[in-house]
Amino acid sequence: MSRIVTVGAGQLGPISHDEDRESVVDRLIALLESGAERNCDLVVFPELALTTFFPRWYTDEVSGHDHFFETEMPSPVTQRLFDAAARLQVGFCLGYAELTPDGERFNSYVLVERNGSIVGKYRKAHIPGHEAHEPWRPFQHLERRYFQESHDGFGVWRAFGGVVGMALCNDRRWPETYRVMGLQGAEMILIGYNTPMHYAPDPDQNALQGFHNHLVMQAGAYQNGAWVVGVAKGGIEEGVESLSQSAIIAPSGQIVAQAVTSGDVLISARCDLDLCSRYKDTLFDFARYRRPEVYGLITERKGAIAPPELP
Ligand code: CDT
Repeated sequence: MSRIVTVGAGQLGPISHDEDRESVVDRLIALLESGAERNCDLVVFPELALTTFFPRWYTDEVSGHDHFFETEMPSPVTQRLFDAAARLQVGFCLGYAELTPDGERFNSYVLVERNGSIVGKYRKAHIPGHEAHEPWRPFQHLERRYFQESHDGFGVWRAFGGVVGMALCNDRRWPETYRVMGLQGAEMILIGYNTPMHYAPDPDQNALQGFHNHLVMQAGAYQNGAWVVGVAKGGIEEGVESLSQSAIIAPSGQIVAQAVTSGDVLISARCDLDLCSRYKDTLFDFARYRRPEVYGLITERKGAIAPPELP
């Protein structure tokens, strides 16, 4: 069996508040068809790829945005995407807002194989932003109001001839995300994101959004000997500009493909999963070189505690 996975990053441009799911699914299918033309095995879509990024608006009731959530996957509307995958023999990874039968709300990612069957689902672990309305901001980032933190952790799945993991947006900034998957042998990590260019708590970071995006994903790839596929919903959506610059990153940490525009676009790369062992079996031979016995604080302690001040 081939160890080459031809992967596409199906970057999306803005989705307006009023764009319906049918229209978005049409756009996703067009990207999947572009993937088929380039012999992709898999097309990775962004976080919350079916709707506008609704946490930018406050509603008095948490349920005020429930119409942006999916109660089933596939649903009658998204079934067309699953059917297209099976028809084209191209798998996909899709971000969406999930409302469970118990009323829990998760920021989720589903991985679908080339026959249209679901391989696995990931629910976002690191939920950024704030819970309460903060009118001083030019726009809100209320993910912590509308999504729960998942306790499922970072699983990996055997799919596409390798070991595949998933993460969403803010997860990519945390080294633990990649390492937990790396410790399960992840060879390809799929990450969708919506990253506003303006960071209200510290606008000096605005100009660094692109740098930080690639910095963390390139480091995560290299330090775990894995391919990383980072996929944006970018451009100016409802007046808020978000980062594009989707990228496919090799286990060496090098970017092998990058989006240079901010609308709907597919970038692709032939990814040799056997390249992973060049890093996993040498510099990052975990079994030989890691020292978990001196890393205890990583799981024991949440916030940083500095030593007491000197007298
Ligand atoms: N969607 C998402 O997780 N975005 C965050 C923005 C952080 S600023 C509140 C990110 O890390 O890109």
